[in-house]
Amino acid sequence: MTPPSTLRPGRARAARGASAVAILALVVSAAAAIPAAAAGSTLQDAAEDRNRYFGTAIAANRLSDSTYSTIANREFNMITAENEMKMDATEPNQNQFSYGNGDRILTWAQQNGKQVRGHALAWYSQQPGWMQRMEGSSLRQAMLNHVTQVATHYKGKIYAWDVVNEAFADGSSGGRRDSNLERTGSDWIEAAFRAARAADPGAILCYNDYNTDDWTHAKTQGVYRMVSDFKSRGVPIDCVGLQSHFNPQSPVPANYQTTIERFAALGVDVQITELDIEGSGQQQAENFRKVTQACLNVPRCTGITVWGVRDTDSWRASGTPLLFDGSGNKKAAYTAVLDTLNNGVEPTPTPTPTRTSTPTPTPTPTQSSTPTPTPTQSSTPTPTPTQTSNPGGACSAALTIANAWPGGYQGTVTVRAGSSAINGWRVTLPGGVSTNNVWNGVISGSVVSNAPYNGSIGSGQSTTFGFIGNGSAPGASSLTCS
Ligand code: G2I
Repeated sequence: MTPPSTLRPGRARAARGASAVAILALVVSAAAAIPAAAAGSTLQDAAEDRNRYFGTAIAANRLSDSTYSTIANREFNMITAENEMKMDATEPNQNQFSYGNGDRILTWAQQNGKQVRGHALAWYSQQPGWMQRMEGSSLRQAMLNHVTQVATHYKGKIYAWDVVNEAFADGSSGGRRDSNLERTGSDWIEAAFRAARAADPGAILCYNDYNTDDWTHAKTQGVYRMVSDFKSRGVPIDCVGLQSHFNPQSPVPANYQTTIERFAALGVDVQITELDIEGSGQQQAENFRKVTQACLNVPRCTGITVWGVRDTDSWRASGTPLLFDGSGNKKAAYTAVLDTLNNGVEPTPTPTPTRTSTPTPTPTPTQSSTPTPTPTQSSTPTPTPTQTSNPGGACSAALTIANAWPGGYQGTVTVRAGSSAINGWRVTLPGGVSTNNVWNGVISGSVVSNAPYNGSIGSGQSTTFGFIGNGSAPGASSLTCS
């Protein structure tokens, strides 16, 4: 199997994460001269123009349903296996791994130019019977072996892994959920993240949970404290997944954007990983609009995945919580999401060749009352550095500072191929840069090399990686690229 491609035929590469901020810094002076991009006519095209992905959960046994696979292929560019990469599916007997259905989904995604979110390496639920019966150090070892084996099998092919799923308790405690994994010692979560990083250094590693959407909820605060602690101690976490299963009992909270902002301000991506909202008609559409807009308002909210294609494919089909009805028709909720992604611009019926290959995101000012600076609050525009340190060479790289705050900053590096396409790149960070958080790249010492999915750059094209730097920010500059 080949590594996932971020290229869709004939379309711009979807920039990820905070790279939107950097691209903005680079194109801001030229923006007025660029004709307005045509609106996307599918969720993936519209999201890509906002430097986000739009994904869906896929069930392997539905791929043969052509209505299902046609919609999935047309609308989505990020795929999550709904059940096929879970612990019970991938290790039904201890040390006997079973990847048939997971691989079917991965192959379908790759063949159609899509990326894959892996779900989920370690979870109290959906454990195979043999694991459910385990406790203590043998369970700890079996869990770590599972994480290592599965992440190694899919190494280089997964955009992001839900490393640990649903480890926090519901209710007012803000603490961990009791489980056989928790009883092995509360450091089981960081152990799982370290094992995942060692097995697949290029994958974005996420903690994923539900009922963590309302900023005031104890569970949200508990997860926030854990992520903050992990970041301060260098535990390799890159992302928080908000499952975002909503219904009238658990509605979209008014402070949803604040939650996204607060997690993002810790220096992690936020991904909306399992979105579904029970309801119908305009009320449901309005809720989907709110969620989409909240994500668009925070640069590090990097993508949205809905938990299934049609209402009838949903784990809670009676709540009709998805964007397509049982016949595959677009619902009002679909139109609300598409229009929100398009920022109110009506989709054009046919793709036009004038679309810019460098998406120009329009950041919406956030209304956060949070004191922590987020990348959206940059008040110091960064000068655009010289783009080509070696115009005829294999590649060039330029650093911009997307945002800075006391004690830290967010740097973005644009890596551009020279007159020939390149397949892999290495960029040396300036002396004095200290970081323990790099995305869209793999750091070793002061050298950042490409992630598995962004090494190939066409001639004159570019990709970006980002990092959170400790201390004060260096000036914008050209960097060594090879
Ligand atoms: O429960 C909704 C989601 C909450 N977050 C984690 C997700 O992994 C979870 O997804 C659901 C799937 O949508 C269901 O499809 O997880 C359930 C439990 O793993 C899935 O349900 C299972 C049923 O329990 C099995 O009986 C069934 O064989 O789906 C399987 C395949 O249809």
